[in-house]
Amino acid sequence: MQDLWYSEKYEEDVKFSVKITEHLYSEKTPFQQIDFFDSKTFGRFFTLDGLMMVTEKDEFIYHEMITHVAMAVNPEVKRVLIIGGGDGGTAREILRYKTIKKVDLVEIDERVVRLCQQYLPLTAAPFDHDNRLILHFQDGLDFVQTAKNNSYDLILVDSTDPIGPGEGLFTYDFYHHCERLLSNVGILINQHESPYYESDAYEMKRSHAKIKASFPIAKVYQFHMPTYPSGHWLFGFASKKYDPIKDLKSDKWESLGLYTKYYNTKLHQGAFMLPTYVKEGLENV
Ligand code: AG3
Repeated sequence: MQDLWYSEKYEEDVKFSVKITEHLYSEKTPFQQIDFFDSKTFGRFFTLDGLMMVTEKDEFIYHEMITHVAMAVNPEVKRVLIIGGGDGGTAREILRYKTIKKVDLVEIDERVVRLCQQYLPLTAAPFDHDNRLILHFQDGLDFVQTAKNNSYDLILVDSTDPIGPGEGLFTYDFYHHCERLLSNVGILINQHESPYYESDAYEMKRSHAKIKASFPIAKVYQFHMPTYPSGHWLFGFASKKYDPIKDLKSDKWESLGLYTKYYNTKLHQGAFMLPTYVKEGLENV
């Protein structure tokens, strides 16, 4: 009888564990360690350097929240840049909008894409059949440094934690270039860590301080992500012009008739209403 468990350490004395039915695949690339597992409760899932990235059971929450919030504020978005997101989930959700003309996806590690195509078709399907999607296997910071001014309406930063290959995506230099690349109605959404455990909250604050200094509008919104540390996770919404609540176009978004399992336009507004300790954490930076 095998008794295999995957665990992610949240604090020195706290961890989250899932019983594994099969450890499907493991590879060390020049960038990171990639693993795929099967489990009864969360289905198939994959980790980078031991950190939980995507499970079949709850990926819809993260991928709906990283995409639809911005699209309901500016349904006119046509040119999208995804930084990271090698599993394809963010691309899948954004490509549901017929009005989107082009998506550049910049992933540092080609192996993440290839292995997700093999093991996680739920998120990786758009890589095979949507020719609006262009893959670039390149470092995200290098890509934004050389891209042209005003070349995107929306940037989605679907990164790992700011340790290892994701680190450059949490810098002033990166946010500065995102601002430069965006049109005058452009929106930046970024993976903003969690307010709860100390090391995550530290990164949340660091990242917010830098975005606030780079964009006139910089807000944070929350969602419930069962398989990430504490289950309480955040995205950043930064923009040059649009306020995520005042400029929400509920009727327009609803008229598109997209079915979403987590996102809706009422939740959109609620997601920006943060608990006091989170607001304080973000203000005192
Ligand atoms: N992006 C990773 C979010 C951070 C997870 N952190 C953690 N488990 N400590 C997920 C990629 C989904 N497309």
